[in-house]
Amino acid sequence: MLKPRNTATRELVNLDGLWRFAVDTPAVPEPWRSVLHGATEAAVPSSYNDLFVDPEIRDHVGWVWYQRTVRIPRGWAGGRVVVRVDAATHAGKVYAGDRLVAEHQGGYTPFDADITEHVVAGEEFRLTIGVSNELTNVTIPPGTVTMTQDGRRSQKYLHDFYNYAGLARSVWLYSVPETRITDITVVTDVDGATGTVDYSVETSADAAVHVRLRDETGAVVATGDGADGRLRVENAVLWQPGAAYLYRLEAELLEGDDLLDSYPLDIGIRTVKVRGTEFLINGKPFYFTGFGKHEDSPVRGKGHDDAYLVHDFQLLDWIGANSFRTSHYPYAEEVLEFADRHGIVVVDETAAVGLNLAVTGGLTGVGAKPTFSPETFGDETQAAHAQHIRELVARDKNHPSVVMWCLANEPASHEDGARKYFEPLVSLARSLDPTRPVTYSVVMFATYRNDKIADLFDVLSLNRYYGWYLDNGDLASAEQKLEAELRGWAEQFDKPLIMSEYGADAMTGVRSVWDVPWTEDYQQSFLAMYHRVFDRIDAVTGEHVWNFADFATGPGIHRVDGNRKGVFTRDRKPKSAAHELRTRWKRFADRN
Ligand code: BDP
Repeated sequence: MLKPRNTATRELVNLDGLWRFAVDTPAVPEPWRSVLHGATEAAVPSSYNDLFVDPEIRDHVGWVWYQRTVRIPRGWAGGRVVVRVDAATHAGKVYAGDRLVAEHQGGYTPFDADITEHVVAGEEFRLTIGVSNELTNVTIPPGTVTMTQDGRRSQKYLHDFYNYAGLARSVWLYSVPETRITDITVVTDVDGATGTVDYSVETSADAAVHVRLRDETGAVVATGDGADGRLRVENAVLWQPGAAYLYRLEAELLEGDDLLDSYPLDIGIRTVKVRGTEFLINGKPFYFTGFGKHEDSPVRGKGHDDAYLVHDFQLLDWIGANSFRTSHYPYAEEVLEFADRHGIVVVDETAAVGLNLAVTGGLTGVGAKPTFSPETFGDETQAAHAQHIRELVARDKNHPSVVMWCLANEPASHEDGARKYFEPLVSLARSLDPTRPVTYSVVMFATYRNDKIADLFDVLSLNRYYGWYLDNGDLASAEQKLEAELRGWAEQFDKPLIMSEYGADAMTGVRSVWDVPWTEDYQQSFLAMYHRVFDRIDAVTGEHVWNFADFATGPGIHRVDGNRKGVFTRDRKPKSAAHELRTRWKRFADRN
């Protein structure tokens, strides 16, 4: 799935800005058929929820409608005309005038609507996009819609972040030639001082393919002919964590001397491998320092924002983080491109969060119903999960920053049924991308004793909250239990262990000389305790603190205007713990 770009043969118009916006109502059954009735305006990209003061919009369950008028540029006769929706959370429908031109399920991967037959170059058309925020037991992530006593529909879900919805990423209008490049896949390797780039170009029809690889100065360092091939780069400059280097692969489709299509792709030459308990990037052991993040900011919700993007990466650099996990869904492509350009390592996570009915069962690890069963999460959920993995790999496979796929966050991997559910998904991910390791984030009820799927994965990513959800306020007990558990995993599996979540809520300005939960001091001591333990266990190959910044959640008695486990506040001010991490991770910089 190629990102829309301006090239010598393709044009691109950004459709961001203010769109007409209305919540679906039975009074207007087919709102796309005319100018949206009773519409207000909403910003794109942005989640719509926090834009408005009206709780009926914020808490609406079901479809909302976005609409605007779009003019097709005059010169676009001849090729195909496409609308790209980067994200419609969690389901989208696109109408060109009165016609339904695309439908898509899944809120964090892009989709296209080919509108060629429904528009005329030089003329305007009415573009309407419906977006639904509903989650069910067959969506990824899952949820349930219930009825309140007074007859309102209410969305319940099993994940700990607010169910923001809408057009949170850009919408584009673009043109592509009739005979075109439809996909490019690149796999790189290193052979001594030589970098190899295996490329494969898919096209909509037979035509000659020519590729050219340029270095950062623009000099051509390799060329190739044919839809598949291997390019060799002598004295290749590798893409390294903290030292990004990108080559540009220019793919061209030719008929004789005529250029039919061209598409440039920035790639990094690097290798990723797991060897025993080591995670190797370019053959060197890599230790992950960083965070689980969220796409979350005031007003915009999950709306992509280049200013927050730049600032968040500045803070990652300031604190000495070399990586992050896209908890708990794929992030905007702009984020991955930025990571590619700035040498930040990414663990790319699916939106499969909440496949765990035990979480609703308190700290027992036992839910009222089994998580994986035909009436809870069964074949249809698994099929939606598989489709999501296909779309994620299709979108992100060429990013050098992405070093691993995380197939789920905290599934009930200790329950019967987990293996039957996950085995085919792990095989699928491996067949789609044999080059990257796969992992999942392990919930605290799933231990090295009872977990049923750990052996299927390359890396074990553990989410642990000793000292917070267990032994709250007692760091001495927490330290013993954490160490015992990590040693258990390390003895049982010869695999890298990453602590993919550990963290404590802290309210800025709440202080204590004792171990008092919710203070900044406790958050700091909590992290320091984990670090002591990590440093005693060789198999630990990374630490991702939960969370980079405070973030919005649904209401809950353990949430104070959201989750406060951020090392930065929601407006990105450091808490005391930030300094603890900065001191530690700056020291680590030499290790990688
Ligand atoms: C973990 C979840 C994460 C939560 C975190 C917490 O993976 O999404 O926000 O706990 O409770 O279980 O803070």
